[in-house]
Amino acid sequence: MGTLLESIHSPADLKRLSLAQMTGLAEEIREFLIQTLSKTGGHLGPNLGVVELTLALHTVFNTPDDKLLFDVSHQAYIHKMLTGRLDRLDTIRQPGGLNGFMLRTESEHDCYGAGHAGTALSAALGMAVARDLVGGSEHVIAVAGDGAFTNGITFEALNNIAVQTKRLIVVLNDNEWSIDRNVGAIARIFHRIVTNEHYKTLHDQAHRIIEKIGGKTAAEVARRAEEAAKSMLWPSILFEEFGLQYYGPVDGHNLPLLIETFKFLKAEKRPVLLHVITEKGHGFQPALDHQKKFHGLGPFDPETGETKPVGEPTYAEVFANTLAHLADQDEHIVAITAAMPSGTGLDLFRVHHPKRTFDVGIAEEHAVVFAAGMATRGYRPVCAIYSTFLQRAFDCIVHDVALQKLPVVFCMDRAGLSGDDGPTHHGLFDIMYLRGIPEMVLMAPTNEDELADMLKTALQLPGPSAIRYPRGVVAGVPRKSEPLEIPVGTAEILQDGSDVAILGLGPMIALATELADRLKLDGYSAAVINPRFIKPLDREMIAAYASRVAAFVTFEDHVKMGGFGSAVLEALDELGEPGRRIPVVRIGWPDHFIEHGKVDALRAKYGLTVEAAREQLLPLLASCQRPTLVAS
Ligand SMILES: Cc1ncc(C[n+]2csc(CCOP(=O)(O)OP(=O)(O)O)c2C)c(N)n1
Repeated sequence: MGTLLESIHSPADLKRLSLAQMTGLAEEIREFLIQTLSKTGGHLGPNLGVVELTLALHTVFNTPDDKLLFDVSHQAYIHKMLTGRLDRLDTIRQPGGLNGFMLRTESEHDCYGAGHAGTALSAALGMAVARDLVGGSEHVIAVAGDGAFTNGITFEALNNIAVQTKRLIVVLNDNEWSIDRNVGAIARIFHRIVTNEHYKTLHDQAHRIIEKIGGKTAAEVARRAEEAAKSMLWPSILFEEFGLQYYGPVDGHNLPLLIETFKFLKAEKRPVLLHVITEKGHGFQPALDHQKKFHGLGPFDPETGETKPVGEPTYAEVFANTLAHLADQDEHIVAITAAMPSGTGLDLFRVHHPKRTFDVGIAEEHAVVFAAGMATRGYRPVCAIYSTFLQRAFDCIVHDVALQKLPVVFCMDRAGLSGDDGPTHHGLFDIMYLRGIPEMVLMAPTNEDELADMLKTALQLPGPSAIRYPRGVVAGVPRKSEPLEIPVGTAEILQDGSDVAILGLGPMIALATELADRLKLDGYSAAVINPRFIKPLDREMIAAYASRVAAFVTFEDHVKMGGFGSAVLEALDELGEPGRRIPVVRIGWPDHFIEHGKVDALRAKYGLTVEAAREQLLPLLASCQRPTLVAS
């Protein structure tokens, strides 16, 4: 670690540095980031892009009094380094270590937590209005990427800002990338500005002026940038019509220019938007050459940027290849992603069916309603959206898809604990929010072959359906050459048994099998069941086992409350006579937010294990009388 960086324990230390020292510090930060993240993994590209921007912000503003927000906040590593967390950066995303995003509980400098896109402007406006109400003087600054400007909430905030406050600074960090290349009209407009000759001239001028005279004149440059931008028409049309004074675009790697510009903007008595042009991965060639990969990745070689090959395919890949295959046979199948073509695998689908692939930007609600619209015209839309991000679109699923009885398929990748990303990204609520929707068919495959069958099944249904499957590599089972339809609402009995019925949802089937083996040693006969459908639940199967076994066990990678085990309880309740209920040991996540960490360790900590299930079950089996429930 370089000596300058070691001397920074808080933003106050940064403020003592000369400009030349700060430029050296930027280099040290980059080197430190590359070396550290090469071991831990993380969002390298976005953070390399905001080194100068974050240094300038912490030089001019005073957190925690001033409120600094980052949209998504995957690009807040430098902020963490400058606010007393440098010595723990090597723990980022590691069990017990720093979170990969801003977290209100992690530091007083993290005034707002995030992980999902599009929230920074709204939250910042809330803080600015709260300040105005009590007559406070602090500054509120929201940093949001160009990707965030494809999001509806960002525009809902823009629609409100000027009406609600006179003092708010929005920084548009424009690097032309979301995770993949940014899409849509907004991206095209930003691109036009960046490639405009005026900007290039100003950029060169700024460099010359800063070099010759020093910082003060930069304010003048910022003013001239504003004029130039006006001549490009668009910013004055858009941001200024929204009531924000537009400044920029400015070079986001020119530290003195940024510092001077922020000093100037600090004195503004109206909401402003500073358009900053940055390069994702700045200073590290492998990240510049592979923008997508370096958005976020695991450990890599700090010299070459190489990562270890994964081996088995992922669920996302199997999903996308199966969908491409099914789309070969049915021209009505279309695929929709909300800014996640590589994460969901749809970039593989796009190779086969470019005209039937739609990336709508970070716009989950729009993605779902857009799918509904296509479905009304006879298409079979498949929305590939991570479980955690589909939360955004709940009402659209209810109001626009289910209520209208439209056959949209939701493919929810990253269903279950996401691990390193933590609570903002765990997909632990989708059963709870989809189960209660009338018309919905909800499935979870135990392996990749079943995922293909479920996709085929979903695409034959007359109404909405959803499939939840986990992050990462597949189970590695043999695959059929053609997927087969599964009769809706039927479970699969993998092993019969007479003492206990163990239901393992999705990949949790492995724990169900293990528990059955363990119970055999204890002298009990256990049935192992792959439920396949969370909704409709196989009630015949439940009723049959309810009349024979002493207890049920359910395993799910989901919160217990409102989850699969709850569905089994409800079914038993509806089947049984009051007061003669059969015990159900529900194994799932408890009723609080689960921190980031390794999946196995967190499962052990929170009792999602065979041993925990067995401990709860054995006393029940020992004391239970066999029930005599019959289906009503
Ligand atoms: C609601 C939501 N959908 C999708 C994502 C996944 N995601 C994380 S970062 C990102 C791209 C953000 O792009 P931008 O705001 O331009 O930031 P950059 O990484 O380019 O700095 C996306 C799509 C998310 N975090 N939240």
